[in-house]
Amino acid sequence: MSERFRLKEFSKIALASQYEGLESVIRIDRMPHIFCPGCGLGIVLKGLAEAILKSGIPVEKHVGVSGIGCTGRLPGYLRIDAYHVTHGRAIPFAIGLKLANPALEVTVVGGDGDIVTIGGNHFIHAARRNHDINVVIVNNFIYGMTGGQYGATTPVGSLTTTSPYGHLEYSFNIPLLAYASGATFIARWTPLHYAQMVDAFLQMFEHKGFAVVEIVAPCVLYGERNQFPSYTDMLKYFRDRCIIDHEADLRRIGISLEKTEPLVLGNFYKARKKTYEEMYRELVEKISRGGGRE
Ligand SMILES: Cc1ncc(C[n+]2csc(CCOP(=O)(O)OP(=O)(O)O)c2C)c(N)n1
Ligand code: SF4
Repeated sequence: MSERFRLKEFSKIALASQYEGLESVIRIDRMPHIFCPGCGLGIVLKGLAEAILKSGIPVEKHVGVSGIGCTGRLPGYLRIDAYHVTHGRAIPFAIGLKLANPALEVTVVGGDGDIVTIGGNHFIHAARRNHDINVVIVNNFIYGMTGGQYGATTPVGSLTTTSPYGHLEYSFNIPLLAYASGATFIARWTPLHYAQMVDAFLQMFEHKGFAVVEIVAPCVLYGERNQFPSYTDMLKYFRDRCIIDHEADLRRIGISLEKTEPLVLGNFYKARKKTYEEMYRELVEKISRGGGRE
């Protein structure tokens, strides 16, 4: 047995033991996963799997959709039907699935680049229409898979491969963007808040309407350039600044690199408003009963 093969087998067993009890929802056979050692995506994977199991919704009704990127690979490790589509286009694909089969629990999992940078227009219009889908955005502040370029969530002043002298643009505040666009469930956690993250996923599954859960999980590529020697240093830095405030004013929870600024987490907003799917079905029924134009 070659050393490389032995290492692969070893990490397969090590990773499998991390996901013990979740074998019915995690594809252990696909381990080792592609995420860098220590990357928060492994914890998000575990949290989502646990929430799927606890949701009470049959596993075969759960569907995952993702675009391209490290985060985009996540649904492929779940033992559910999963679709891996074009970069930035997971939301419109998910909307099509939900309209065709409203009984499905459709969850998009994507990076900040995928969802609010290249896919930003789809995000705001899906929120505006209150489509009944779930969107998990793993915000690592950059394009991880392609080497750490800046995107729409990169904090001003950050060093990235495409802003070596400091990033000049202000970043999106995802919960505020989601709220202003019309989302009806909005939460933000980090992988260090595992129990709260799983609970937010459960609330997201229960919610009828456009649900957004932002997980702040910085990438090693971002950290190294911004003076965090390891991923855990970065998480500790964020943990020390975290405050939980479910009632936070969303206008004040943008993420900055300033050490004095808190990172505000919570289940910020929940509202019941007719979904696009409900209005669509009502209209189809009305027309089929002979109604229609007044
Ligand atoms: C249309 C298109 N543009 C660009 C790319 C190249 N590309 C692949 S992954 C990626 C960035 C992914 O970043 P993000 O969505 O933030 O996910 P992460 O890797 O950070 O989890 C880019 C730009 C692509 N595949 N398709
Ligand atoms: S490049 Fe970043 S986001 Fe991608 S797996 Fe590595 S640490 Fe995670």
